[in-house]
Amino acid sequence: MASGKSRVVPPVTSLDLSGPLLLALLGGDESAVEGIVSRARSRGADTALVVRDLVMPALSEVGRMWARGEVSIAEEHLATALVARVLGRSSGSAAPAAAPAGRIVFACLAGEFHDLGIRFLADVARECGWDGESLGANVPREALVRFVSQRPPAALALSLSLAGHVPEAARTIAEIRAVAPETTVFVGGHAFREDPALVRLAGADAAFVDAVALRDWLLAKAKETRKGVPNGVVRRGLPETIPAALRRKVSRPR
Ligand code: B12
Repeated sequence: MASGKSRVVPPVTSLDLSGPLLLALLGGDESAVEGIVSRARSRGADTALVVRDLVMPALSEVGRMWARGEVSIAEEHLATALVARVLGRSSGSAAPAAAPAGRIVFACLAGEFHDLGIRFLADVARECGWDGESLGANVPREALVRFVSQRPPAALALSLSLAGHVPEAARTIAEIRAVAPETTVFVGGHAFREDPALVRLAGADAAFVDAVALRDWLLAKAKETRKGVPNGVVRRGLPETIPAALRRKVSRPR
């Protein structure tokens, strides 16, 4: 810095912005939400911190209020859409790294509609230099297993908010292991925060409680990769099932 003084970055929590964020979300006040998020970012918070210290507490409170009948489903939808839009603008635009540290795929399984967390986590992964992609909510097991077997990522991250989806996660993980044994499988989400014992039942390699814990793992792995330790192949490409004529057309050099 020009002054020669080192800059002290207070933790986002000390700003106590999650209360104001809750009110701005429930009021549908987009410019206030924008202002709160940029205030946190100007204090040095990356997407992982914004999500852990601002978004998660505010949306947990929305969930509690909904359970008590204090906010309607419409107001909850408004809050969710608003925070997704504002965070998407401020973090989702990060360009993919030219030489990504690895590829991580995020998904919610069939019947699981809580995909907001993984949308943010894919942004966090990109900020860490990974090729992060979210397949979103309600992905059928067969489709996910085929997708992973054709283009195995270094890591697959499954998000579960509802504990009732753990048996489906266990079946999915067993099938993923058969087709992509090198892929590390993570689980996370509200279901595992409420009952960490479910991680073992799902059969995952590991679980992380929030975006900051995942960010730290991704950064550590990226560092190893820079030191020459390979971290899975970054494989993209067209689905194997598309017609040959179309494949030739789209892969022709322009
Ligand atoms: C928004 C919301 C919805 C939205 C989801 C919209 C969307 N596109 O995501 C909608 C309206 C669809 C919804 C529906 C339902 N919901 Co809801 N929902 C919520 C709410 C309010 C916020 C969730 C959220 O987005 N949080 C913010 C994100 C950032 O946090 P997160 O998802 O936990 O993700 C973070 C971490 O968990 C972690 N993480 C998440 N996944 C993963 C994966 C990996 C691999 C890793 C490493 C980390 C990780 O990182 C993320 C970022 O830090 C919660 C309240 C709460 N306490 O969470 C209830 C909540 C989860 N819902 C609940 C319920 C009951 C339901 C419904 C059954 C309601 C109903 N009767 O219809 C349905 C079920 C739908 C379904 N089949 O999936 C309950 C679950 C209770 C329980 N123990 O089962 C909660 C807790 C509300 C409550 N207090 O009762 N919901």
